[in-house]
Amino acid sequence: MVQSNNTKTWSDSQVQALFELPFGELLYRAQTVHRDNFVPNQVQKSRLVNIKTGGCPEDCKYCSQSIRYATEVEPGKLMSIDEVIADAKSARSDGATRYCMGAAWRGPKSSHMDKLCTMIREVKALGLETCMTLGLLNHDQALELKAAGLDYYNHNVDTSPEYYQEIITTRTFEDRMQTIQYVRDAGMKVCCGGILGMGETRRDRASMLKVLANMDAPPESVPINMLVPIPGTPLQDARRVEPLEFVRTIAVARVMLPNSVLRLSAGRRTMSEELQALCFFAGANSIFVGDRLLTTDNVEYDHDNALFDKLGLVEMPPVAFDEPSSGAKDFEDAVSL
Ligand code: SAM
Ligand code: DTB
Ligand code: SF4
Repeated sequence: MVQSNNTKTWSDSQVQALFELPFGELLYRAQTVHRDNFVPNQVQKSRLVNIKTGGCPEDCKYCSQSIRYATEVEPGKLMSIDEVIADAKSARSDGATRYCMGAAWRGPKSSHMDKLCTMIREVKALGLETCMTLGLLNHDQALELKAAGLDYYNHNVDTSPEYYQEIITTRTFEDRMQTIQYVRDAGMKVCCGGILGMGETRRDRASMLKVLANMDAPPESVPINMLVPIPGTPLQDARRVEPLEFVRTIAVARVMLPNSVLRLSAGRRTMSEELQALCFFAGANSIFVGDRLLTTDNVEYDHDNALFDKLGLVEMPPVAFDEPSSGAKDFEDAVSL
């Protein structure tokens, strides 16, 4: 029997046992946890913008923006504040409630901070939730972003601690955990997840979720990306994660992270409507909308609207996370093994 809230510490065998449940049983439990903690059928729409493209010195083997790989991405300069405001306005009129700004950096330089803080203030003034993903932060930078009003900081662990060094060598898993701690200490919400389909095993997927769920305060937002294979990167030919295993991972994440918004992130373009529907049923309740992710195409805006209609999904209002329902009492029944 496991404990009745998400302060529980998960063991390897408990996570493994969830993965090994019959598929229908796992989905039933995930949907039960989901309904206890979120309004069913609500999905958050976020929009992503690449405020600084390419030229990144890091060696993340999946990434189109690393200078180490011969990809089609051309390095660009940091976008101007006016360009960001115009893009954020168009995101808002497309129904996005959250605006996530990404930069292809190891981390921001101190000379970037003023401009980044202005972007945050201007985007918030439009009534959008703000998120940034800029790489590694130090303690002071986290405080500066918080003071400017940043709601979320995205910094993914990407994979399990055991598999991590196969994917990135220029910064450690611990470096990432340190940045996440600075974000937490500064009082921002944490957005932290990973990528499936990089050649990892189920054990790695379980281990990554264990790290996320066992954090002192689990991330409020958890992006689960399906690898978008980028020609020129070392993972260009990585074997695709099996669709049912992808759904299973979302369902396990929902059970282990009952209060986190689970973001069905990169990779939706190659997913069937049926697969996406299963992901929503398993507990995914956030997507990126808009024609582009960072450097790759996303699902067309109209297709997403049509899918929402077919599935009866509605947009999640921005306050959803701040006021979670108190469904934790039923959690024990949902996850008992
Ligand atoms: N440079 C910053 C960093 O690495 O933290 C921010 C941008 S980075 C592109 C944000 C996240 O996007 C990565 O941590 C990774 O999880 C995800 N990502 C990047 N390229 C991807 C790809 N080809 N397929 C799936 N997810 C990807
Ligand atoms: C996250 O976990 N996924 C998003 C966001 N955080 C920044 C990025 C996906 C990138 C997909 C590949 C690309 O477009 O370059
Ligand atoms: Fe750079 Fe981020 Fe891409 Fe890694 S994931 S190469 S840090 S842009």
